[in-house]
Amino acid sequence: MGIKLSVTCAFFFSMLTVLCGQQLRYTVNESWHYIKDNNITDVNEFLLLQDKAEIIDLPHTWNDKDVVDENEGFYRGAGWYTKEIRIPTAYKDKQVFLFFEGVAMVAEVYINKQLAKRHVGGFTRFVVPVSKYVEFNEDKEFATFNVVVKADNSEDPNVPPLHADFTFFGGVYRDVNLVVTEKVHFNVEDYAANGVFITTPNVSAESGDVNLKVKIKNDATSTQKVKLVTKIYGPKNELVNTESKSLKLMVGKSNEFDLQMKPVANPQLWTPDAPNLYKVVCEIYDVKTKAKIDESINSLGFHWFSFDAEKGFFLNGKHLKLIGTNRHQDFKDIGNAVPDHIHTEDLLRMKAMGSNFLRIAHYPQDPIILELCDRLGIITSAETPIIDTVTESEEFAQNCLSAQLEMIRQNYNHPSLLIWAYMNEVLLHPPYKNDKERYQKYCSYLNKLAQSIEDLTRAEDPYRYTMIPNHNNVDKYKDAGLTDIPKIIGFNIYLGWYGGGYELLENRLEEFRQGVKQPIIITEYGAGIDPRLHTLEPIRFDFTHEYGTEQHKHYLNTIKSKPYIAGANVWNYADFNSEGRVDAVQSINNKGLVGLDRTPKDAFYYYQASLLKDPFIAIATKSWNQRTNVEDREGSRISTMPVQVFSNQDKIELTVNGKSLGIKNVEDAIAVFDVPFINGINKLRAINQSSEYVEDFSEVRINVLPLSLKEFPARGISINVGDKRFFYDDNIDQAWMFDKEYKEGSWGHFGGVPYVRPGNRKQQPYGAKQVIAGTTNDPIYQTQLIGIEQYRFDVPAGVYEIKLHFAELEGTKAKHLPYDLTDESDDVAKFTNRTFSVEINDKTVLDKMDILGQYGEYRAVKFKSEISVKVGEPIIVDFKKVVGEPVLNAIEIYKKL
Ligand code: GCB
Ligand code: CA
Repeated sequence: MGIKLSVTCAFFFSMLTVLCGQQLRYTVNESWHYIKDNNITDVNEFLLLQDKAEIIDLPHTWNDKDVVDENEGFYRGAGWYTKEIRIPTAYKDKQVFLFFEGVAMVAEVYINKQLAKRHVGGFTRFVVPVSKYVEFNEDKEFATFNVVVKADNSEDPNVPPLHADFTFFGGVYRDVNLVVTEKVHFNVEDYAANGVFITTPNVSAESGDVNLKVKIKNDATSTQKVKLVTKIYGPKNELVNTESKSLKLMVGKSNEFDLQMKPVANPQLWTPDAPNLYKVVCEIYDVKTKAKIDESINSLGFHWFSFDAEKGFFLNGKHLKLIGTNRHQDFKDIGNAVPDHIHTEDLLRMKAMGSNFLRIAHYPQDPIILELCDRLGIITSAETPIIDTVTESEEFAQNCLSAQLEMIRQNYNHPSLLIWAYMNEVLLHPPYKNDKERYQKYCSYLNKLAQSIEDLTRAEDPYRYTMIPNHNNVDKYKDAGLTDIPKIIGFNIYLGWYGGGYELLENRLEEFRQGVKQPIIITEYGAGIDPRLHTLEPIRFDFTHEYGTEQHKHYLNTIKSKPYIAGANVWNYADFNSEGRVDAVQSINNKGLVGLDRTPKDAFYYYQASLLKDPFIAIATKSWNQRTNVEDREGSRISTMPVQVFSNQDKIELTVNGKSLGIKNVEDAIAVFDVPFINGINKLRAINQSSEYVEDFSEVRINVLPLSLKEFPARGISINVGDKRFFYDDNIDQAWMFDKEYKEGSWGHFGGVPYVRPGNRKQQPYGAKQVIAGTTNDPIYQTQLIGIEQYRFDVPAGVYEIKLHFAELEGTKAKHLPYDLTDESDDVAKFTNRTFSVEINDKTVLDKMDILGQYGEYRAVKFKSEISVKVGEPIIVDFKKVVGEPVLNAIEIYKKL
């Protein structure tokens, strides 16, 4: 051979030439040439267009921006990527693969222009064999091959998910690795698994069985004799057990062997509190040369577990309530193309919240997730993305089954994973609502599909549980027989949010249980919380922190008190992208306990206080440390507001600017203090009263508005009209408060009633459910006073700037939420013909304005005007109706001089 292989394994560059008995694996993420184009017909055409290509690094999605812009819809089509990959000529005697962790949704991979793999499904991994397409030249040190990946996230009726409340980002959005093995290797081509499948069928405190299925591929040209050495290492890396076996490997196929290890005596059990991890190291040795050829390392945990329909979940014989969250895989500004660091921080934060449970919904996620769950002690369920609706075709069914099979094989060796799930709320949007017979046929197809996925899952893995999560219209699932198929039934319950009060939860749970024999998990519950909204009067669907905390408190207490609820997952760990969503934040589902950027909301601290065992305190104001409110009494310059302190301690003392507000008992993890905020900075400190000292700090800046405007506040006044909520614009650091009626010497409105959207289902009793164009401060413009007559400020003499904010909330677009579990009919659109003028101190500033006609519906419209007033003269903004009722959405006033 013309190549010098003199370097040692310890030297980094050696990995390019010598494998050292291990598979070599490294990412090839950098510098791909990329074009997003639906009209490119084939690889050759794409490769000719390189001058148009953008150079990008993976992970990558083409939807990071268009899913949050103001235009409806996002690019669903093809994106092409290409890269030249250089490998040492020495690899000609090896097997080279490309290992894709995730390409959404359908991938075609071409090596040197030849189609090497087509993979359907955006959430599971796949492997592409490369060697056979590469030409090696012995005279050269390196060989180069071209890779083209065509990724496609077009709508395809045969590729699940078809419809769901999250954004179907497209792209090569997870790592791509080059994998190099010897000719004899653990079979990495078996649905991208790693060739070793570990089970622990019998575990007790005294002894743990370890069984292995090992798959070894022989790509050499002759039968090979090898020795398989399997070693088990304990949590402290101590060698516990070794076994070796001579094997004969037939050519060109995956040779499968079953192996029973000697039982491990007195295993250190795996639990969420003590996630003791063992390691199984499988090594293949060449019998002749004694050289190590391959190695596969997998984690192993010893535990036994069961779900009981009456008593819940038991781990190692002890009862354990499973409490945690769901999780999507996206992040602020970067969509689903997230680096491992974000996954790691997320899992650490879940653990810090006190979670012992995670539903990885609605699809398999990055490999690092389950690795972390094993290490941190978070029990999980994994799920394939068959959501809301299905296609009655053989191809669709096959794609469901292969996703399930890939998920199982790829994630087999994770002690944290106890449940395989599939089919989320498949009767949410069933077709044929008005054709009973056809609907029945659809249901029996669903039933058959579910049964085939169930059968496959049980055959692949008889040791774990299976689960189907259903929505709250449970009878539909019972009638379709879907609640008889899996071992666990999941219920997604949104009482207290979309429909009904949360106090109905207990009764509803009892109803759900009727006719269900299996154990139950509440797979989803939650409330939308726009991180920017607060209120003193929480109410259903208001998107405030305060309502969110209230609802979570009720659910958590109910879940804890019902032994037959084995576990529950908050929907969701973090806010996530859902392009079609119309809420307080456009295109975002705000049900996270932390935001899209992972800033905790109040409810997150509430869970910490409720679940953590170590002393814990958090002051809720951390989510609301920039405020505006009026003073308590005229001249007091103090605004008293309740502040929640979340803690697992009995008693808490709160001090403000060094002065104690006394000691309060903590009830249900919350102590409430009435805090007399002064204008400006308020420093809060909460301390427990036990020897194990904990404390928390928070700084609140508040613009305390004087009731009498004799002294005009320096920050001005920002009023969110027609609303009962406080709003904080974190883009420009502006705090808004709600409106009040005019009082002499002060300010406020005359006339008008808050806008209520048509068809309101007694959710929050004000505001529109529409995206407002031209702003990200939707809550301010979604609320307004209709029929307002006047707005008045009794100000001292000076020059003032007045800013008026409008939006037309009655137009053609008024419609039903795309994803609303209330199952009610659509809102009726209402068109209003509205024209009015606005005068400030008798000067017409807006003459016969027709918001709809001039600016369109659901668009933020702002006007600024200046006015100078003399001593004793108020500012009076008059709304003069011409046609229909005048409206006002918000008003600001600043003193200039
Ligand atoms: C559900 C769905 C989930 C949605 C959630 C919601 O039941 O399973 O995908 O995001 O409700 O927030 O409406
Ligand atoms: Ca408003």
